[in-house]
Amino acid sequence: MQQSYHPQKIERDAQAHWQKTQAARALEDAGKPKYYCLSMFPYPSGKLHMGHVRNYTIGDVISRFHRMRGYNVMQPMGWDAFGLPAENAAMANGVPPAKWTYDNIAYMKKQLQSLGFAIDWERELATCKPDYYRWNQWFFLKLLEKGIVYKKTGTVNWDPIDQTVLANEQVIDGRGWRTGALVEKREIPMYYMRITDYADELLEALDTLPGWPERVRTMQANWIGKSEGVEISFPYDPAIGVDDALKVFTTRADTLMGATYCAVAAEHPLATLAVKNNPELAAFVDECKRGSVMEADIATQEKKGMPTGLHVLHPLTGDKLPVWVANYVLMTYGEGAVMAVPAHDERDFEFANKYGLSYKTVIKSKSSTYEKVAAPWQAAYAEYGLTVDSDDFSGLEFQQAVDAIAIALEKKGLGKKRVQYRLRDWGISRQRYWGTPIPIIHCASCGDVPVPEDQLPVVLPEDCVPDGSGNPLNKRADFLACACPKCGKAARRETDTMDTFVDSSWYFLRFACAGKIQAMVDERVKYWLPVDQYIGGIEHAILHLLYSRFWTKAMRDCGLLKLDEPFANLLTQGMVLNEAFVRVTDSKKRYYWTHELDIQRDEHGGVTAKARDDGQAVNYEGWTTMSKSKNNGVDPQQLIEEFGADTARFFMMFTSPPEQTLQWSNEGVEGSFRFLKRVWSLAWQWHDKLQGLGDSAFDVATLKNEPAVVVLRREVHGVLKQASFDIERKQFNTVASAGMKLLNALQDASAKAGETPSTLMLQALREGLSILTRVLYPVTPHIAHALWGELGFDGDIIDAPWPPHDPNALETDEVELVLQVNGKLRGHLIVPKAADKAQIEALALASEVMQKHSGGQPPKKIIVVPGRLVNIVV
Ligand code: ANZ
Ligand code: ZN
Repeated sequence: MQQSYHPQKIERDAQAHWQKTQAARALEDAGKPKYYCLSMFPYPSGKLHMGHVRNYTIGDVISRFHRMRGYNVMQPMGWDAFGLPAENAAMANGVPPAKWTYDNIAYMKKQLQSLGFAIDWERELATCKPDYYRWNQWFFLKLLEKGIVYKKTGTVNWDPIDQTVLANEQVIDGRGWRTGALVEKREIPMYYMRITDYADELLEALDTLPGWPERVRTMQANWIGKSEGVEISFPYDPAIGVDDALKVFTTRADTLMGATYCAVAAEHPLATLAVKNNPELAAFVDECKRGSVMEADIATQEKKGMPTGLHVLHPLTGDKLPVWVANYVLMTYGEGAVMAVPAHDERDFEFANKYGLSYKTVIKSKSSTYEKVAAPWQAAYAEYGLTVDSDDFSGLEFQQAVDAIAIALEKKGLGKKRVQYRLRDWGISRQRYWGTPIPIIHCASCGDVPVPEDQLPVVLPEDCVPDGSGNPLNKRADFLACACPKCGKAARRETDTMDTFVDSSWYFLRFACAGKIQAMVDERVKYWLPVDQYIGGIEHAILHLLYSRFWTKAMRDCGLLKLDEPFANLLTQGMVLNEAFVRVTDSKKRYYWTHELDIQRDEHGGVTAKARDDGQAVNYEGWTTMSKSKNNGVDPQQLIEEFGADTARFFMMFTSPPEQTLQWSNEGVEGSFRFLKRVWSLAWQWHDKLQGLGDSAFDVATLKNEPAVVVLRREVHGVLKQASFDIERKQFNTVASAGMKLLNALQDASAKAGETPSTLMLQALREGLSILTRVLYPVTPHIAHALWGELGFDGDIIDAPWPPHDPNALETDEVELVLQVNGKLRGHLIVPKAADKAQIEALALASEVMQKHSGGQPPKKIIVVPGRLVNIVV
């Protein structure tokens, strides 16, 4: 055994061994309970960042621990390989996205391997490979057949200079990211998936996922956004000359008698009608259409509007209400129109105030004695209360009022109760190159024709280099030209590709069916699914998880699966943070690397910094997410090269519980490294003497004579018991600190044992080291693997079970005796329960109390009352 700890060699050897023995290979085995542990697969952006390291270490700790617990564990890995960054990189370097992507995959795979994750690489997949994405295409066509995929026009961002569609993230402050041109909205035909058909199930089934964080379930529920309300029709004023009605959706039908105007979205047909002969309104409508469609923006932007000059009739009173176009009404929600109740709705209140529209109070507070109403117009009263001033509907509670008004409306044929979802259908068409080609052929005579199954996959050419002027597939005659599957005439292939969320919506199913198969999935999904533990970032709490749940249900309904939910348990890991330093000059921000700064810290946690180059102050921004733009990232590669993978892994697990943020600390990294060195030296110190010792049972009778062994074992098994509890509940930080406690206990005992410890002590040390090694193993598998071998334990640690704690070791508890000197209480003495009179006397004499009160004299007499007290007479 090497005397000192050389992580590079240890890690290389351990990894080579695991590779040779195919240690992480997962095969279906009906004889064992399965455990599918999945970390969200990475986008191959170039190299790993700390967020990846943390995510995959958590997954690896869980995987290795479950294997120790006797599970048949599968931990796969793959690449979310399509997407925009590859196209941007291509534009910057002139390299085809395919080459860039494959190179990145190769490099990142090496990095992952150097971290020693127990990944079954036989299951590796990249979503940009035809044998994967052909099934995106195949399933798309299945859903098209079933009507779950359909085509309609959708709105896109159009860059008028580049003549291309921009993704949302390519629009910066309303302008194209490359050209700076004002972005326009365009209506183009796109494909949609009817996820709204599943809205209710997606919502209800959240209750069947107790293994998900409450926060994520709430986010999903809000995203689905179920509202129970009433759909109300406001008949057109006869002056409009069209016999129709304006439909609105409201969750507050109880306020109907307080509606004073109606407002419609700029895209609403009534707005379109009104702009004829009204150029001013037309200009306003155009302005609104250009604005953001993001809901968050709409909620915060200044409310603006214009009257249409048209009126509708109140469905119950027949009053004439003006219709306005307002920028706070969304075309994509409800009916694209609202009945406005300024007295009780904040948005309507703000709007009415601004434009001098009238309001009428129809709800008063139930709880307060005074009538809390909106007048004199400081704020809307938006709470539930009792209806007032509402004719036949006065004096009612919220639900009573809604019910009564709904019935009255229904009688007139002007309304009914309805459930409304915020969730929209999933638009999957992207006008981009690097994605799954949508398998449709456009024929001049037959229209849109699905690519026949035997012509799948529609292969994406891998040698295109996008130049920013739109989808390069449009210039590829070899891709575009095809024969119409129906009539055989020359036709044109669709060049839109699928949203990359399609790729990640089912990769976890494909992992279960490794190898060449002639189907999307096979019966092995039955064995492996659902995923027992899914681990990833909170940024995927909504879309990715919702799409995956939808996709799974859609596959189920096509008879491909018998599975309702793909992920039984979800862990969302916290972000990795570092300190950031910034200087702002002329409103330009420059972020500094710490190595460019001299940093001073005072005892109150205050931080000041000066740039080394000019000696001028730089502001401390505090802890923020590590990011390229803030120059505060730490490269995992450097960390691994300097300290080894185990140190990186230990630091990550030790510093915070997995769900919390993690603050970077160089001292923490160095401390982790020192700890592993100490573990190694302790093992080195004893490994010779431990050779040849077998597993031993510790029986109470022999232990009686060795209190030091009892103390050591009590500490070791006590810590182990806690660690077993903590690792089960994924509190890995305390598992890592258990490793530290175990080391301290062993070092203590080892120091006291001296050069020639008893056999019993040797056995206790051996046991302690075997427990320490196994407690550390899930977190730092390389050093554990090496020590396991060096210390002569049986077999491979990867197959070793998690150690059970010995309840007897805990039970042989210590007792606390009263310690007297000359009959006076001077303190307490803790002794092993098993200690006899002589041992208790020895412990009493060695105690601090005795040293202090004896004046260096030997005692005249020691009286021991077992279980009670010791009295020293001096
Ligand atoms: C009248 C009213 C009175 C409303 C009141 C609220 C308070 P949720 O819960 O999100 O479903 N609304 C309906 N369609 C809209 C659209 N296309 N754009 C903007 N707002 C729209 O919200 C339903 C409420 O949001 C509806 O109830 C409507 O305003 C508004 F004291 O109608 B309410
Ligand atoms: Zn045709």
